[in-house]
Amino acid sequence: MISNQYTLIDLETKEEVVAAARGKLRFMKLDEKSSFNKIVTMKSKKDIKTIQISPKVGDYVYYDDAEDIPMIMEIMPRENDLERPDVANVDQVLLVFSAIKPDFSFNLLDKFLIIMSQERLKPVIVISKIDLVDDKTLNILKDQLQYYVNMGHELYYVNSKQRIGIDTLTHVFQDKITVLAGQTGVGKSTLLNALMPELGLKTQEISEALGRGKHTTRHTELYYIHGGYIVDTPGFSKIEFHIFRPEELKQYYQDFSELSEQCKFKSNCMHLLEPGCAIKHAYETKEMLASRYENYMSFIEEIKAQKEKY
Ligand SMILES: Nc1nc2c(ncn2[C@@H]2O[C@H](COP(=O)(O)OP(=O)(O)OP(=O)(O)O)[C@@H](O)[C@H]2O)c(=O)[nH]1
Ligand SMILES: [Mg+2]
Repeated sequence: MISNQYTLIDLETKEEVVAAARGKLRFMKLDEKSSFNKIVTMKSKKDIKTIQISPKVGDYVYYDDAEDIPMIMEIMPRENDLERPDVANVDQVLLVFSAIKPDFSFNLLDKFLIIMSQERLKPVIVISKIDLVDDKTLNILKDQLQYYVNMGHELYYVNSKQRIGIDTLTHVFQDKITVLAGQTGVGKSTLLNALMPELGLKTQEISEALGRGKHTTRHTELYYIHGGYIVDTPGFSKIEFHIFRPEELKQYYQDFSELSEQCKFKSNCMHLLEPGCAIKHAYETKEMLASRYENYMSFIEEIKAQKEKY
């Protein structure tokens, strides 16, 4: 993207339009309820009156094509506004995890689900590289992941290289803006290529063949996919919560909420050392996936540690 030049997709014609943004867009007076208000820190919300707005990937805009250069006149309020990746109006997130290389991590899965729940985004879980593990390992993983299916999550298994399991996924994109997310190297771009072979996205493949520099996705762009749009994103190596108080964490655990009515201290229970905790009981009797509760305890520690830093 050249500065102040944006590629739009006209929602009526589906055609691409190259447009510039009107200067005035850049400074907008905001009231407190504006969707353009971002809570950057816990306190600054009220301080922000005028901020700089530029169109970003995912924005719905009005444009005027009467001039020589089409002009973006207005940005519609955003349903949501992610920073990493930098995309607006996201409907769902395709969370990609590889069965191996890098190793599957329940810790990362739980962390992602918390963040999704916080952002009110729908997660669709995809496990890639199932061809690289033996049947026994895969079945153990599937058994454990069934816990998440029982919780109501959508979950798919794919081998993107041989396009196995890909067809079962195509229906999820209709009329939605989907973002791909996952650690670097889990196979996001490869999955996207399997879904949309005509895209021909670069993947880390090149590196293996030529033995030099890996091709990691570096920019954020929307692609038309099976009736909707998808954003390939650069993977990350680390993610952090924006949760500052340990008491807040449990509200992002949908599997805890119903059970917690049976806790002795009901909604006051932190599910840690309290007597008569139904969550801890479910963990001890193995009704709850062990990693689910163990990760919860370690996230509590993480939040406490982060609090001490400030
Ligand atoms: N065997 C096998 N290899 C896969 C599969 N999916 C991806 N790979 C390989 O894994 C490597 C990384 O894939 P990419 O698609 O580039 O990963 P990415 O998630 O886009 O990585 P970043 O752009 O760095 O975030 C490549 O060598 C792929 O060929 C799969 O289902 N099976
Ligand atoms: Mg990639």
